[in-house]
Amino acid sequence: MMKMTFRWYGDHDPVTLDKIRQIPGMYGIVSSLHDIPAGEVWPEERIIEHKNKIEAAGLTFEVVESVPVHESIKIGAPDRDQYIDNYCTTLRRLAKNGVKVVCYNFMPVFDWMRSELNHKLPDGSEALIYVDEIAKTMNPLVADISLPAWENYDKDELKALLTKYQSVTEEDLWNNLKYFLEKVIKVCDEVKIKMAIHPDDPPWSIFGLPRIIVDETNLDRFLNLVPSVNNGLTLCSGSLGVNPKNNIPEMIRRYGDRIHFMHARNIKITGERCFEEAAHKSECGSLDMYEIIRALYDVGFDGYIRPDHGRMIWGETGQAGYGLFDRALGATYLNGLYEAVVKNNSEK
Ligand code: DNO
Repeated sequence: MMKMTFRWYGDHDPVTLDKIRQIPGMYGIVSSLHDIPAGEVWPEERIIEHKNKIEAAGLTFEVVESVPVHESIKIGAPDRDQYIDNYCTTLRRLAKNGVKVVCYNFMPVFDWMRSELNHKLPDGSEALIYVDEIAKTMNPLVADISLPAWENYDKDELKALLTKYQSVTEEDLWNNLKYFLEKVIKVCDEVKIKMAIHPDDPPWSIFGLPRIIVDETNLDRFLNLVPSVNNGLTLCSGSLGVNPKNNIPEMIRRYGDRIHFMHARNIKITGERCFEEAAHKSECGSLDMYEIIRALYDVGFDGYIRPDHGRMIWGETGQAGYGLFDRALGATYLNGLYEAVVKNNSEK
C-alpha cells in the first residue's frame, strides 16, 4: 500500500499542518530543518520538536526531504570526511526518532532550476516553466536570480564555489558520490534508513556544471555503486520525465524495490529542452499518470509518494510550486488512480 505524503516547510509555511491534514487520505509529512546549513549535524531536540508538531496534527514524520549534502563532499575536498561523519550522525538521530527515508540530491551548487516561476497558462493559473534558450542566458554570478531550493550564497561565495568546480568532471562526481555512499549506506544498513537520491532537475547540465543522475544508464550505474537496498531512489516523474527518452513507468518496473519515495507530477514538453509544469492529470501534460500509478502497484510499491509542484490557482500566493490547492488536487487525483488500479486488479 503506497503512503500519501505532503511536503511541509515548517512553521513559516503558509500551508499549515491543519490544512494538510484535511486532504483526504493523507498519511504523513515530508519535511526538513531548513535553517540548518548543509554539513551541520541536526540537533536531536530539534528533530524531536519537529516530529512532535507533525504528530500532534495527526500526521506521521517518516520522510525527510532533504538532508543536504555539503559541497565539499560533492567536490571531493580534503575536509569531506568531517561532513560525511556529520551526515551519518544526523542519520542515526533521524532513525532513532522514527524516520525511515531520507531524500537528498547530488547536484553541484544548484538544486532545481526554471527560467520562469510565474508563467501564465491559458486557464489563468501560473506555472513554473523551463525554456533552454532563456536558461542559457541566465548567470547567477551577475543577475540576482535565486530559486527557492537554492542555498543563499553571496556573489563572492558563489564565485569561489564555482571556481572549485572548474576542475570537477562527471567522473569525479561519480567517484565522490561513491565515496560518500560507501560510508553512509553502512550506517543506513545498521540503523535501517533508506536513502533516496533525487534525480537532477532538469536532467542535464546547467551553468556548465556536471549533472549525473539523469537517465536510465546513469541510474543503473548509481544503484550499482553500492548494491544495498538502502541505496535507493526518489523517482521524480517530473524531473526525469522532461527528457522524452526517460520512460517513467518502465523505470518504475525496472527499479522496483529500490524506489523508496515517489514524486508524482506531470509536465508538458513544449520543445527541445523546454517544458511547463502542468496540472497532475494525464491529459494536461506529456506523462501518463495512470500508467505510472499502475506500474507502482504492479511492483508492489509500499513506499511514500507525494504530489509534486503544483500551479498557483484560485489566487493563491506562496512558495513557488508548493501552494496548497493544486497539490491537494494532485494528491486526490493520485489517490483516485490508485484506488481504481487496486479495485481493477482485485476484480480480476
Ligand atoms: C523540488 C524538489 C527538490 C528536492 C531536492 C532533494 O521541488 O523536489 O528540491 O527536494 O532536490 O534533495
